[in-house]
Amino acid sequence: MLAVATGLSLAELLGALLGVLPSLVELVGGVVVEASPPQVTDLAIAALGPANVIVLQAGIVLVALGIGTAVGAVGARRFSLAASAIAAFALLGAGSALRDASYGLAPALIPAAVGAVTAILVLRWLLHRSGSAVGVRAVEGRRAFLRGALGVATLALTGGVAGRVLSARAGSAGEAVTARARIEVPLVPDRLPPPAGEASLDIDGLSPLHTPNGDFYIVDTAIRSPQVDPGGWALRIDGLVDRPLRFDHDELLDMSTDEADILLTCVSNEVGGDLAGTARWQGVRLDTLLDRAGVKPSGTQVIGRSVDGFTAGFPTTAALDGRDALVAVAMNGEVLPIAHGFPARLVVAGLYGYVSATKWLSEIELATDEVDGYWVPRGWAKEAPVKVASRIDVPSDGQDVEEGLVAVAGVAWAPLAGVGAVQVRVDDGPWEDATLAEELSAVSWRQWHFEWRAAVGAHSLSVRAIDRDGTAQVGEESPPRPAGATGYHRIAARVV
Ligand SMILES: Nc1nc2c(c(=O)[nH]1)N[C@H]1C(S)=C(S)[C@@H](COP(=O)(O)O)O[C@H]1N2
Ligand SMILES: [Mo]
Repeated sequence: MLAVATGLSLAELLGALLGVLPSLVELVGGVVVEASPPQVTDLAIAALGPANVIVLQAGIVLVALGIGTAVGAVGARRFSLAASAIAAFALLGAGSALRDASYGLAPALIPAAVGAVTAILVLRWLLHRSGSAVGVRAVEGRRAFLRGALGVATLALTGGVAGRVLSARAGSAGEAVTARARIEVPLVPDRLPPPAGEASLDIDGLSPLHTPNGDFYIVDTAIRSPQVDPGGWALRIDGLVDRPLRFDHDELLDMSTDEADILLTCVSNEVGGDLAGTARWQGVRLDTLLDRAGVKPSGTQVIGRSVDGFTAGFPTTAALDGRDALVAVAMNGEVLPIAHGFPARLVVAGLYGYVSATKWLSEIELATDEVDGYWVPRGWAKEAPVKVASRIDVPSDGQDVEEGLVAVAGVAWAPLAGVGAVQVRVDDGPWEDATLAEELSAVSWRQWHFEWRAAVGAHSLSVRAIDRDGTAQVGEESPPRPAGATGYHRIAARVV
């Protein structure tokens, strides 16, 4: 157990110090996620939320230590068997890194190799020490062993914790981080005017019109964001096109003069949930790129491929129907954050992220409809337009409010048509019109507010939106899978 702990913690520390190296625990975690049936991963995500990654990693450490304990018992008799078991665990990690194009050969192999060699050497040393604990000098030998073991445990713990702390401080040495810091934004003077004052209501607790990058939700399959060095990166546009294209990072930045305010939301968002945000994205329009490449008639699907192998696919018509669809390099006036896809990602108005918003984008491939993106074979819909939705931000669910006029406010979205109306219902009363703030764009969320004359007692508030074409939010409750949750957001409020 100690030997394995030392190996893992050294790999962890190396990864953190060198910045570009993934940790062994993260790598094996990736393998476990991939090998798990979708029901299990779904359940983990639902039960644990974003913490699922931490729980997963803790689980891997525990399992590894368990294996280590077994290996130690075996190793006392057959050392080669123990060494092979450790090597197999490391190979699992190395294999996972090798399939991930964002790591080079050396970064993929170093943590695994160093971890495995360390674990094997420490095991050998500990076994040797414990082996001396027989015969007349048993007590002395046992003491020496315990001292050695304690020393190793301290080393392992310190190394592991230091590695974690260092990598939590955002792999400061990584090429991606340094390269990102060197890029200047805005890359062109703002082409979009700042949002009109009337688009933004001054109500405490209401979601801001543009979600700050640091607060923007993050959903992806990566245990750790791919660290892409833009120096060696390029975006390819290929597949069923007349002229395959390739842009290096500088070329893409030069073209990135388009801007749009677009809501991004996850199909996993529960009614009233916070897996949604609006940002001002800057980049190059997808239709511009596709026109240059010349889409063949058979290229009816656009597949975005990420450096980490993730794929998302949507109909080519969605890229060419005039809606805002960008290869984005900046977000809210800042270079795209690493967690949001640096150096480039797709953002397509009106489509859930899992079919459209590929982060760490490396390729846009035109394909037939036969090809499926990452989540489709895992039980999610192939076509996934964003559903009309609305959310109450203020008051928060279960909050006590004072009798009299109470400000009720929130956001609603209905891409592509735009929000036409928002209505609020108190208890089982009639639906009443809320007041809409000015629209930022039809494909962003829109703020609304409602003055509630609240009488003392326990009440519920519900909200629904209707788009400009008259399509109403679906009130019937259904879960996120397969194509997005439906139902009205309803909160409880106690008026005192
Ligand atoms: N490479 C990659 N891109 C990805 C994903 C992913 O797992 N890997 N997840 C998608 C999903 S499900 C969503 S909802 C959006 C979330 O984007 P955000 O993390 O920037 O909010 O990214 C999409 N792009
Ligand atoms: Mo998502």
